[in-house]
Amino acid sequence: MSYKPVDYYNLDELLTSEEKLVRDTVGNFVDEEVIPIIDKHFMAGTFPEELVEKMASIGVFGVTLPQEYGCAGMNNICYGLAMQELERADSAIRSFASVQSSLVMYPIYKYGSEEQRRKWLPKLAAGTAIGCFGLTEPDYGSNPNDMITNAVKTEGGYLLNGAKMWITNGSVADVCVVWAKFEGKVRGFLVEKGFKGFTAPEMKGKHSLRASVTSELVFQDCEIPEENILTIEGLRGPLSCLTQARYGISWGALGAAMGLYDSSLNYAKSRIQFNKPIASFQLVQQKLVWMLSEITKGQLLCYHLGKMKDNGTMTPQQVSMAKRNNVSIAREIAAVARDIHGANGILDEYPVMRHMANLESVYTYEGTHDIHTLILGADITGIQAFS
Ligand code: TGC
Ligand code: FAD
Repeated sequence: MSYKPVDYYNLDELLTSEEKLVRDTVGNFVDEEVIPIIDKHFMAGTFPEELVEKMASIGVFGVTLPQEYGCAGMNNICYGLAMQELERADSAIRSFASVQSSLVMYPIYKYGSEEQRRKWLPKLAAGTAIGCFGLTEPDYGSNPNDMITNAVKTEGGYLLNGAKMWITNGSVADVCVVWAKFEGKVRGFLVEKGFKGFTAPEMKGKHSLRASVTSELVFQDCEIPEENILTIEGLRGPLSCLTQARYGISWGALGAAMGLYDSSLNYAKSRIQFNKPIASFQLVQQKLVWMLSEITKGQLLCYHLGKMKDNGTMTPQQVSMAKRNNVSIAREIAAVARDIHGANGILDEYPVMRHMANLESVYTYEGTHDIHTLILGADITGIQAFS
């Protein structure tokens, strides 16, 4: 059966046939292959590895990067719609694609040598190699500029020491984009699986993003060859990658919100109390209307953001507004959806608590909600309030 998106404002009218095709292809894949298995993985705390090559086959890794590297070469609306559909199933699946595409393929494409591009991009696009992005450290989350992981020059390359924490895909990655201080400046290094002095223990005990692998990255005199350094210098290197990923998360959060809204609407129409469907009560209708209104506003925000990204006028601060708004409304929608589902809302039969728990991570990663508030506050007042 073909998937019907939440589309109260006929956004379909604005989409090209290619954009609709991407949304429907990823949407159908999600309905047929991801939703039926995701709860089992969430409960077990495992990532569904079997989906990686299938995701690659529908082009969700490096959506906007050039075809000459095995990527789809499509526009940013296509990228956004793909992230929306993946997160309609589970934030972990969108996270996997965000990290692979925006945080690994993007910096290799943008700041890597031609040799690095040819070595990694086709494999990452095909899902035969997995990547991760190491910026956060145990003591430096919102303030990555103070990181202590550092590199020193050796005869044939660099020696890396330090540790990263909370790294999505860390222990399953073939290549890690690791940010470290070198001669006082933030630099990016490609650390490959099996490099001497590198280990990546998986972090356990998460109540959120349980279907995602999260790891530490530990470097003890880790030897990096000369050619594995990226060209970019300074914090703008990793932050420019975050702009790409935050853009995708803005769309993705709407996907989670749509999953929650769909489940709530269906439940409200079928659940009978006081001899009527609960959807017939004004208070329940008000909740559904609020959910749909917030989703629709978020869709319009994303659509125009995507247009600006495609024509090169989008600012990182505009991305902050979309990430901040859409994740926050998705998180609030999760709480209202749980309420509408009554006691059933806590069961794994419905996607509600899974999305609710996942959105707690999404609210914090890629810049916390409050960090995005401060980014926007600095932009509109001209006064930085970070410290
Ligand atoms: P600040 O002085 O503001 O900026 C330093 C340089 O960077 C430039 N810049 C950006 N460039 C591109 N995109 C952006 N979003 C940028 N933001 C800033 C800026 O122009 C400047 O350039 P230049 O050339 O003048 O040097 O830096 P700051 O140290 O004051 O920090 C600002 C702050 C707090 C906003 C920043 O550190 C920040 O965003 N912190 C949040 C950290 C964060 O988001 N970490 C995410 C880790 S990765 C992750 O969570 C992955 S989850 C993956 C998943 O599973 O989906
Ligand atoms: P902190 O920075 O300690 O913040 C704690 C609280 O203090 C927050 O409410 C924050 O808003 C507030 N705060 C901090 N500074 C200020 C301020 N100046 N003013 C006001 N309030 C402030 N990182 C990676 O590098 N790669 C990954 O792949 C990755 N994947 C992740 C996956 C998961 C599941 C999670 C949960 C995190 C992941 N992260 C990753 C880390 C994530 O980016 C950080 O958790 C995030 O940047 C926040 O850092 P922190 O947790 O250290 O919180």
